[in-house]
Amino acid sequence: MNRLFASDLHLEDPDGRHFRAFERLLDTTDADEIYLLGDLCEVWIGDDDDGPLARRFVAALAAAGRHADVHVMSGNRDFLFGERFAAEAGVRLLTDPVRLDDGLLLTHGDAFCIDDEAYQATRLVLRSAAWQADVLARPLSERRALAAAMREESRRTNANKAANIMDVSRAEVARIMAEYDAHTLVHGHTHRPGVHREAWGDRYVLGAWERCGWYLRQTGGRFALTCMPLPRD
Ligand SMILES: [Mn+2]
Repeated sequence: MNRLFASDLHLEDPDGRHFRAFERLLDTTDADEIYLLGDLCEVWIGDDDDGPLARRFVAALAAAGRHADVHVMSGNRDFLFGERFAAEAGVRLLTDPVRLDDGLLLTHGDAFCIDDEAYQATRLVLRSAAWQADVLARPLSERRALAAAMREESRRTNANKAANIMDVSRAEVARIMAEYDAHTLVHGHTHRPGVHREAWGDRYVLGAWERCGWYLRQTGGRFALTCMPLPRD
């Protein structure tokens, strides 16, 4: 078993160093299973997006699919990944959370941040089939404008929140791990990379791609969290 996990790339510019690092990682990894756990793109306005980022993102995944099984989970930015995207990119969409055979639970992580009640209320709306159908029925230009407005709103509200409220609730994590009978958790979202030894098992937190690119490798029962240098601009 040879797996690669990453999340929170927040890709915006297909010519930028983060995108090039992402392409290179997919291209050179010897993992046979790749799990991308959300917030891969800063925004995903629909599978019909004809912009350069969306098209090159799909192409990069399709290329990786020639040497690995690629699995994609939505985050709270790219929650509109759909079946057309999955087919074009040659990836399998994952539900959140999802349990793998060896007791490993994967999640983006935002569902565990239950102390942020305002966020959870918004999340329910954005993840509802009705809201998503309404948005996807609008023209691309309108969706781009809506996404920009939502990002600005998110920046403004998060700036006024206590930092601990935006982390996962350890009690909620323990509850879900017991519910799924899982002993290892991999998640992102919080931008607090690290390894935590908990009473129920190990929690690996993927980091956001900022000054370096975080990923987790699993080889058999061994895990290694790494932040790789990015190419120069
Ligand atoms: Mn997130």
